Amino acid sequence: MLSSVFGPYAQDDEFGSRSINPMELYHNQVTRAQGSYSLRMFHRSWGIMLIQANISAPCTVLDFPTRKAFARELTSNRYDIVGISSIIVNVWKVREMCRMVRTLSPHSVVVVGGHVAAIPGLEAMIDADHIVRGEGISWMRRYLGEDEHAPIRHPAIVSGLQTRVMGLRLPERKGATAATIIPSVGCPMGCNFCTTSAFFGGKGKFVNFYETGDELFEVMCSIESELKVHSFFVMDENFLLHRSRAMRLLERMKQAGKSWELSVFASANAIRKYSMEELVELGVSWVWMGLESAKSNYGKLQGTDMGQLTRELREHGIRVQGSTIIGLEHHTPENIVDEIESAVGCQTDFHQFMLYTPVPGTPLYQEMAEQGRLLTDVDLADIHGQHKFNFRHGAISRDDSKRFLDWAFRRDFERNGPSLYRMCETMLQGWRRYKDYPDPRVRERFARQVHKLSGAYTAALWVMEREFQQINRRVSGQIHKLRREVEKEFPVVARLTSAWLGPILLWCTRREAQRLASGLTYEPPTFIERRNWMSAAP
Ligand code: B12
Ligand code: SF4
Repeated sequence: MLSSVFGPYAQDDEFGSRSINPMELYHNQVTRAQGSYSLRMFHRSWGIMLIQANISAPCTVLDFPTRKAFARELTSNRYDIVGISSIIVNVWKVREMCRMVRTLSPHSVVVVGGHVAAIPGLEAMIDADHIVRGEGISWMRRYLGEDEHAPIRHPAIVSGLQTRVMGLRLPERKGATAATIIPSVGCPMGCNFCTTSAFFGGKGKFVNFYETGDELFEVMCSIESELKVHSFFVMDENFLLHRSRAMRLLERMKQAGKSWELSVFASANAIRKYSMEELVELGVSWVWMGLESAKSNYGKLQGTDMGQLTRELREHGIRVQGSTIIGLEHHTPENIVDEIESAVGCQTDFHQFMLYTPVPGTPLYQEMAEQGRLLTDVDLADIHGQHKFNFRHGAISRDDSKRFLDWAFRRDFERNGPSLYRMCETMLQGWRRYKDYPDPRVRERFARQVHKLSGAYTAALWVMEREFQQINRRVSGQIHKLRREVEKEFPVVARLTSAWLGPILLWCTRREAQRLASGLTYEPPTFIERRNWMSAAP
């Protein structure tokens, strides 16, 4: 069995769950200050899904179990191996799960993997037989006596589930949600704070599952036909860095007439290796990039004007998710406000803020430990960059770190409006620029996107325009202008939709705001998925 750690997650408890740490990407670290406009969805635990798909042993994946469900699974089947996947914040859950395995299934070998394995001295903290650092497919294949170099079989993964926004749960039609593709793990850039880079070898190293654009294309084709998707969430820390692979993928996409949409992570210097047209033809429609301060000297920015790059990307219909670190070494209470203002001034569609955080296993952690600056009384469950510093900063106190972080999220929301509105703006810009583009694949992609904009999204704009009057009248005016522009493009559909759907959505949004204020949180459902299972039957 391969299991993720148990929930519930969005609450404070003795196993290290924290209400500030829900199992939701956007609401956890991107749109958390946006109230009922926050984009809410869950993502499966892809690491264990990938391992399960690449071994021939009968295997159950248990994702987001409760403790009860984990106990039931342990006692209702006989497992030789119980693998537990976790990140550092959930280490106390791992300890509890190891204890449960020893009690309920004492013959099982306990294997612990994922980022939690980077904690120094973990062996003494939990009762496991093996702690696996780094890439897990090859480890598990080796352990089971299988060929660790066999090609990687990519499971068909729906990227997000149970999406909600403005109090409405979006329907889950086949093909409506992007598929996740994982071309590699790690990142060769090796920024000193980066845990994903460090975990898979650090600077200059990473593990490629698919070396070439041809391999990637074949995998994407098979997932396209299985899940009926056009859209892919490419889970690769720096996808655009590997230009020859990306350009070969583009070539194959053009030959086959694929009008795919890609959401990617990329650093500014990697983005700069492409023209806007290349990015658009490659289907890049959403990019997550670091906006670290120009004074921080991280090589991935290389003097790029981030505001200008963001504007340019958005003008080409590419939604930008910026990521800004609060509490870098040069930050002080005097300059941090300006630094946050300038990040917010980039006007990205989405903005993630994170505290500068020495996480176990990174070069930064090592450095801070050597300088005696790590705070020793911070619980591992609180080292994640969304709460308070876990080290002594030269100029900013622990409590102030939280105040600045929270302010950054609020400021971005109040100054730039809901991310949903900003996305609509980018979509319209892309549509206007590319609706007559010579490549039909590109036209088709923008037409697909704009279909949503002329429909339900106009109703959302109608609501945001009304509600934002109380928060920032200037932004409300901008939303109004955008809605008028959309109506100009699609006079009948857009007007009709906002007229009938707008009031319903307004009611849902207000109801959601009340429910959130009274403490409502969301939890992912439990998944049990078996593979090679028939052969396990006696
Ligand atoms: C998707 C994701 C999420 C999803 C949740 C996924 C889930 N179901 O748990 C969401 C969005 C909800 C999320 C939330 C959080 N996340 Co997150 N997340 C990711 C992300 C982007 C992708 C993970 C992934 O699938 N990678 C691809 C797979 C293939 O890699 P992998 O999981 O590492 O698995 C490989 C190995 O680790 C190993 N392995 C994994 N499990 C096991 C198990 C066994 C038995 C074995 C042998 C091997 C093994 O084998 C796999 C294949 O090689 C990573 C960044 C990244 N690029 O990895 C961050 C990341 C994992 N998240 C992180 C953090 C900190 C968080 C949050 C605390 C938010 C925050 N404040 O930053 C919350 C915690 C929520 C909670 N309550 O637990 C950190 C972890 C840092 C650390 N060192 O522990 C990461 C690395 C991001 C970062 N760079 O800071 N996250
Ligand atoms: S570029 Fe991004 S993913 Fe790569 S090492 Fe730096 S922070 Fe990590």
